[in-house]
Amino acid sequence: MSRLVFLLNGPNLNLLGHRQPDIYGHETLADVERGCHTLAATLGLTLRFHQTNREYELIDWIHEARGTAGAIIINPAAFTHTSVAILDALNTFDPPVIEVHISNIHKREPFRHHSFVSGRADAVIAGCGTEGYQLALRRVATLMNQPA
Ligand code: CA2
Repeated sequence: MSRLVFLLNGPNLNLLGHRQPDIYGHETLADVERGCHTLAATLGLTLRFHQTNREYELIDWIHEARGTAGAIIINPAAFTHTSVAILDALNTFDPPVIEVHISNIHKREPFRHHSFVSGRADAVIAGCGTEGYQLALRRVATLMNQPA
Protein backbone atom coordinates (compact mmCIF):
# COMPACT_ATOMS: atom_id res chain seq x y z
CA MET A 1 0.00 0.00 0.00
CA SER A 2 1.25 3.49 -0.83
CA ARG A 3 2.54 5.39 2.22
CA LEU A 4 1.47 8.69 0.69
CA VAL A 5 -1.25 10.42 2.72
CA PHE A 6 -3.38 13.34 1.55
CA LEU A 7 -4.42 15.57 4.47
CA LEU A 8 -7.14 17.92 3.21
CA ASN A 9 -8.67 20.91 4.97
CA GLY A 10 -11.78 22.79 3.95
CA PRO A 11 -13.04 26.37 4.13
CA ASN A 12 -11.98 28.89 6.75
CA LEU A 13 -9.44 26.57 8.36
CA ASN A 14 -6.77 28.98 7.08
CA LEU A 15 -8.01 31.21 9.96
CA LEU A 16 -7.08 28.64 12.58
CA GLY A 17 -5.34 30.24 15.55
CA HIS A 18 -6.41 33.73 14.49
CA ARG A 19 -10.14 33.68 15.41
CA GLN A 20 -12.42 31.77 17.82
CA PRO A 21 -9.61 30.19 19.91
CA ASP A 22 -12.23 29.11 22.45
CA ILE A 23 -13.54 26.63 19.86
CA TYR A 24 -10.54 25.89 17.64
CA GLY A 25 -7.53 26.57 19.89
CA HIS A 26 -4.44 28.72 19.44
CA GLU A 27 -2.47 26.67 16.90
CA THR A 28 -2.35 28.05 13.37
CA LEU A 29 -2.77 25.85 10.32
CA ALA A 30 0.95 26.33 9.65
CA ASP A 31 1.66 24.96 13.15
CA VAL A 32 -0.63 21.98 12.44
CA GLU A 33 1.07 21.36 9.10
CA ARG A 34 4.54 21.45 10.68
CA GLY A 35 3.52 19.04 13.44
CA CYS A 36 1.91 16.66 10.98
CA HIS A 37 4.97 16.62 8.72
CA THR A 38 7.20 15.85 11.72
CA LEU A 39 4.97 13.01 12.91
CA ALA A 40 4.47 11.65 9.39
CA ALA A 41 8.25 11.42 8.96
CA THR A 42 8.60 9.41 12.19
CA LEU A 43 5.78 7.10 11.04
CA GLY A 44 7.38 6.60 7.63
CA LEU A 45 4.54 8.39 5.83
CA THR A 46 4.78 10.97 3.07
CA LEU A 47 2.31 13.80 3.55
CA ARG A 48 0.53 16.12 1.12
CA PHE A 49 -1.10 18.83 3.23
CA HIS A 50 -3.65 21.16 1.61
CA GLN A 51 -6.26 23.73 2.56
CA THR A 52 -8.80 25.43 0.34
CA ASN A 53 -11.92 27.53 0.58
CA ARG A 54 -13.23 26.00 -2.69
CA GLU A 55 -15.26 22.78 -2.81
CA TYR A 56 -14.01 21.81 -6.29
CA GLU A 57 -10.38 21.93 -5.15
CA LEU A 58 -11.09 19.36 -2.42
CA ILE A 59 -12.77 17.17 -5.05
CA ASP A 60 -9.81 17.57 -7.43
CA TRP A 61 -7.36 16.55 -4.67
CA ILE A 62 -9.49 13.50 -3.82
CA HIS A 63 -9.36 12.53 -7.52
CA GLU A 64 -5.58 13.06 -7.51
CA ALA A 65 -5.31 10.80 -4.44
CA ARG A 66 -7.01 7.97 -6.38
CA GLY A 67 -4.33 5.59 -7.56
CA THR A 68 -1.51 7.40 -5.74
CA ALA A 69 -2.38 7.73 -2.04
CA GLY A 70 -2.71 5.08 0.63
CA ALA A 71 -5.11 7.15 2.75
CA ILE A 72 -6.99 10.43 2.97
CA ILE A 73 -7.39 12.42 6.16
CA ILE A 74 -9.99 15.13 5.68
CA ASN A 75 -11.47 17.96 7.69
CA PRO A 76 -14.08 19.17 5.21
CA ALA A 77 -15.08 21.99 7.61
CA ALA A 78 -18.54 23.39 6.72
CA PHE A 79 -18.71 21.18 3.59
CA THR A 80 -19.03 18.26 6.04
CA HIS A 81 -22.65 19.23 6.54
CA THR A 82 -23.56 20.16 2.96
CA SER A 83 -21.52 18.34 0.35
CA VAL A 84 -22.85 15.27 -1.43
CA ALA A 85 -20.18 16.05 -4.07
CA ILE A 86 -17.35 15.45 -1.59
CA LEU A 87 -19.04 12.24 -0.40
CA ASP A 88 -19.34 11.08 -4.02
CA ALA A 89 -15.65 11.83 -4.64
CA LEU A 90 -14.59 9.96 -1.48
CA ASN A 91 -16.71 7.00 -2.56
CA THR A 92 -14.41 6.65 -5.60
CA PHE A 93 -11.37 6.28 -3.30
CA ASP A 94 -10.84 2.74 -1.94
CA PRO A 95 -8.09 3.07 0.75
CA PRO A 96 -8.81 4.34 4.29
CA VAL A 97 -10.52 7.71 4.81
CA ILE A 98 -10.39 9.39 8.21
CA GLU A 99 -12.62 12.38 8.97
CA VAL A 100 -11.29 14.89 11.49
CA HIS A 101 -13.05 17.71 13.30
CA ILE A 102 -11.21 19.93 15.73
CA SER A 103 -14.38 20.61 17.71
CA ASN A 104 -16.96 18.07 18.86
CA ILE A 105 -19.60 18.72 16.19
CA HIS A 106 -22.16 16.73 18.21
CA LYS A 107 -21.91 19.14 21.13
CA ARG A 108 -22.56 22.15 18.89
CA GLU A 109 -25.52 23.47 16.86
CA PRO A 110 -27.89 20.79 15.50
CA PHE A 111 -26.97 21.66 11.88
CA ARG A 112 -23.43 20.41 12.59
CA HIS A 113 -24.60 17.02 13.87
CA HIS A 114 -25.01 15.45 10.43
CA SER A 115 -21.96 14.68 8.30
CA PHE A 116 -22.28 13.48 4.70
CA VAL A 117 -18.60 12.46 4.84
CA SER A 118 -19.19 10.08 7.76
CA GLY A 119 -21.17 7.93 5.31
CA ARG A 120 -17.80 7.01 3.78
CA ALA A 121 -15.23 7.57 6.53
CA ASP A 122 -13.59 4.53 8.11
CA ALA A 123 -13.06 6.54 11.30
CA VAL A 124 -14.20 9.89 12.66
CA ILE A 125 -12.23 11.95 15.19
CA ALA A 126 -14.00 14.95 16.72
CA GLY A 127 -13.40 17.11 19.76
CA CYS A 128 -9.69 16.33 20.25
CA GLY A 129 -8.58 19.77 19.09
CA THR A 130 -5.78 19.92 16.54
CA GLU A 131 -4.35 16.76 18.15
CA GLY A 132 -7.06 14.97 16.14
CA TYR A 133 -4.88 15.30 13.02
CA GLN A 134 -2.01 13.53 14.77
CA LEU A 135 -4.35 10.80 16.03
CA ALA A 136 -5.57 10.33 12.46
CA LEU A 137 -1.99 9.99 11.18
CA ARG A 138 -1.25 7.37 13.84
CA ARG A 139 -4.39 5.44 12.86
CA VAL A 140 -3.37 5.56 9.18
CA ALA A 141 0.07 4.18 10.09
CA THR A 142 -1.55 1.37 12.09
CA LEU A 143 -3.83 0.46 9.17
CA MET A 144 -0.94 0.55 6.70
CA ASN A 145 1.21 -1.65 8.93
CA GLN A 146 -1.51 -4.32 9.12
CA PRO A 147 -1.02 -7.30 6.80
CA ALA A 148 -3.34 -7.12 3.77
O1 CA2 B 1 -14.49 21.33 14.19
C1 CA2 B 1 -14.12 21.33 13.02
O2 CA2 B 1 -12.99 20.99 12.66
C2 CA2 B 1 -15.08 21.83 11.93
O3 CA2 B 1 -14.89 21.00 10.79
C3 CA2 B 1 -14.66 23.27 11.64
C4 CA2 B 1 -15.60 23.96 10.67
C5 CA2 B 1 -17.06 23.80 11.07
O4 CA2 B 1 -17.90 24.34 10.05
C6 CA2 B 1 -17.44 22.35 11.30
O5 CA2 B 1 -18.78 22.30 11.72
C7 CA2 B 1 -16.54 21.74 12.36
C8 CA2 B 1 -15.29 25.45 10.61
C9 CA2 B 1 -13.88 25.76 10.25
C10 CA2 B 1 -13.68 27.21 10.48
O6 CA2 B 1 -12.41 27.37 11.02
C11 CA2 B 1 -12.14 28.51 11.70
C12 CA2 B 1 -11.01 28.50 12.43
C13 CA2 B 1 -10.68 29.61 13.16
C14 CA2 B 1 -11.48 30.72 13.13
C15 CA2 B 1 -12.63 30.72 12.39
C16 CA2 B 1 -12.96 29.60 11.66
